[in-house]
Amino acid sequence: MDAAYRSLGRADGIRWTPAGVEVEAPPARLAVRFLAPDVVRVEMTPAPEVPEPLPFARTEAEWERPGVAHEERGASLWLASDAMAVEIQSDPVRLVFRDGEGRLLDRDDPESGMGWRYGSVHSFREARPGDRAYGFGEKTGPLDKRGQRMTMWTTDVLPHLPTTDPLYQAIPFYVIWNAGRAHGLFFENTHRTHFDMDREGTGRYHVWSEGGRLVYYLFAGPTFAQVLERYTRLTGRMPLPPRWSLGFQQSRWGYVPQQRVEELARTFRERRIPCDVIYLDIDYMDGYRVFTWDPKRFPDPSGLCRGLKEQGFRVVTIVDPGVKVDSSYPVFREGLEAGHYVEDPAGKPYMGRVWPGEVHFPDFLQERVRRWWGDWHRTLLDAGVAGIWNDMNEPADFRVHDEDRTLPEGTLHRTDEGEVHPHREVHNLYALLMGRATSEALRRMRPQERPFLLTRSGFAGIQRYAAVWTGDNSSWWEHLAMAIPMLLNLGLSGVAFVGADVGGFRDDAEPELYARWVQLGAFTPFFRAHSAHDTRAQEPWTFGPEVEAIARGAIELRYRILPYLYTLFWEAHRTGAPIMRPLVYHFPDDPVAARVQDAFLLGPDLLVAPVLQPQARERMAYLPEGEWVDFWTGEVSRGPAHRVVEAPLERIPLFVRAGAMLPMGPVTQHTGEAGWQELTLLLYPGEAPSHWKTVLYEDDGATPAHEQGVSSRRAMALAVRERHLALDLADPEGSYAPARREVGVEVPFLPGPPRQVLLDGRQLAEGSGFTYETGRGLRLQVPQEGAHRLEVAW
Ligand code: MIG
Repeated sequence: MDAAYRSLGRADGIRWTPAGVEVEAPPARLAVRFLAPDVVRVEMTPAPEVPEPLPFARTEAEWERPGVAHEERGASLWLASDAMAVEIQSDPVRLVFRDGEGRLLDRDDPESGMGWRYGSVHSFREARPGDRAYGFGEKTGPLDKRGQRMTMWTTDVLPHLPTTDPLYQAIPFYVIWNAGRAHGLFFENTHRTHFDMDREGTGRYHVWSEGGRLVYYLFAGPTFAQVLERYTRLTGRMPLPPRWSLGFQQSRWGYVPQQRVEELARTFRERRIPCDVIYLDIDYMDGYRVFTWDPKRFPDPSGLCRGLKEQGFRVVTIVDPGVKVDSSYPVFREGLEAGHYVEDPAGKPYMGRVWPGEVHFPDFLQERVRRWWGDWHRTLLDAGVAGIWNDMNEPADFRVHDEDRTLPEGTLHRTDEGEVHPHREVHNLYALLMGRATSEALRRMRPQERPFLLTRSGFAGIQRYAAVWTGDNSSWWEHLAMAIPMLLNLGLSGVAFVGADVGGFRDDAEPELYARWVQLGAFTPFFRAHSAHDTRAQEPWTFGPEVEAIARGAIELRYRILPYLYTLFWEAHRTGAPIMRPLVYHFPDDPVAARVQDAFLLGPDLLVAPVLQPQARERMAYLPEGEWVDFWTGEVSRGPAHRVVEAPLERIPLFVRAGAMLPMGPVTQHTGEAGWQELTLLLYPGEAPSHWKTVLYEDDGATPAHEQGVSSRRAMALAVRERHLALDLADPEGSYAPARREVGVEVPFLPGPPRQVLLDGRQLAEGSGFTYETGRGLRLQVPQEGAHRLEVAW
């Protein structure tokens, strides 16, 4: 740093506070405080007049009050809980964090520490050998961001190259993994914020924001799950989405007119390709005026939505923030009269340019504007629209031709109290606030339905309001591969409901690429195919019969795993755990797992190793410690090991953790069809002794009743020893009763014919009690109600 940089100097007075301390180091002040035993908040104010961060990323989280001891020891102050200790060295002021056992977690760079330079605030931190850095929201490039430099500034950008940065999301949060342990840091600053993760290899990280105070939270870990649990306690968690939003979704820029949409829906059903949602992109609107319908292309929106719903489809419509300047357009007029728009420095509504031509941008910083905007969704909901898709919400502005393509930084926002904030401070929050307006409105207008919102842009906390897709990728093999680290890092940034456009948005997908993409997409939390207006058609049947059959198979498999997937959504909702996880998440002590970015875990039990190269018919897959059962062949492999796996075009390499019980549903054409009356537990005993536990979560999939406990949680355990397995199904807990009398149990790869099958101690007979066929394994039914024990010997 140059001479203008000033780091914190000598402590010149301290004050102990509840669970923390305040240190004067004129002109600066430092406050360190434990929020929980494993969460510390640090705030450095370069000068008294520098304002606090805008608070919208955070929730009103409740923390368990930590017991914190404090003392002065030599030239240092110490604060300690039973999980973490902070040493505050006093001359110059530098922080050192240790875990409960005294191991170093994280520390200031001794030389530069924390400081400021003109209006910016800086944190220099020690980068340790062996550190890997994950998270950072939505970034291209490798999974491990050590050595990268990244900026947080929501931006509409294309194409996505390995060096393209920033993208649409700004999530100033990361997780450091080192020697099996993880800890996290969240920098609460809405200004443009930069992360230099030791790019020069000099052993230090540098995080700086172009305004505001330096505020960060350190989460001690030591597991990824604990870091995410804490980070999402602070920034909130995903509400459970409606079950239909876990189905396959079809989109394209340009599904017009209405008859074409109806025909699309019919084609899915005729061809027996499951699908739940059809998206309408910007052309459904009348001249790109938000909250309108093009009367010629969509003469009967209600009829459209109703007709589709009868066939089990939901409609999701795009909503962009720019309001067309047009005095005959009520949305525009209302906004203008009420003063709802972002203003230029002269106090006039700022004029930007997006799809509708000249536009004003609603100022979502204000609650009254959020409400007004939210209420306008009535026009869409009344027509029967089921969910909303927010785009261009960085916000994108074509009028500005610099690389940011957004509002000038000096454009003005206001709070409800009339306080003025420049765009440079609010920019990163724009989509978060728009998402809040939308999701709150959906709840308000349809209290008995769970809202669904998809967003392109967002900030830390966006998971509270929306699912995230990764924007304008291209139909390139490179982007198929990139989707994995991108989605994994989003998941490690608190955003579990994520996906990339299947098939690629820009450019033409070739049949083989589409086949591999739909196979991968079936295992991503958000599963939507989308393409731009000027590409070749990308519906599953446009690639010829072979690829159509492959796509059908992949999508059918998606529908079969929904009970497993839905339970993972529930876990994400409760704990903030990602749904799609890097191998290191479950195998933290495995340094090979820590660098795998061409495969991932879907929950704890499925390892997905997609084919990412053209013409490949096999690939190398890394299997971490334990036994892994090939989903297709039943072959058991023992990790840690690299394996070459067969991958004919119709098959995605897929492994089940030995000992797992996978709850599977039937193939249905949409999620509303079956309600999972049919549920089958697939057991994968493997070869070695094992013991594994899991929970199956179910509810009505549609309403917020689960918040009142109307759900069913069923614990199950599988114990395997030599030629014997025992499955214990607990009595389901909770007041939701799934509509079924029996649960299927299958052991698809039982190594030999069963010698004995006991249900609750009673012997079952082949034929009447169970069936067994080589190649299909053992099958039987057990009652849904009550606790049951199944034992099989072979
Ligand atoms: O400037 O609405 O990322 O999914 O199809 C392009 C048209 C605007 C960008 C979105 C894309 C969408 C497209 N939009």
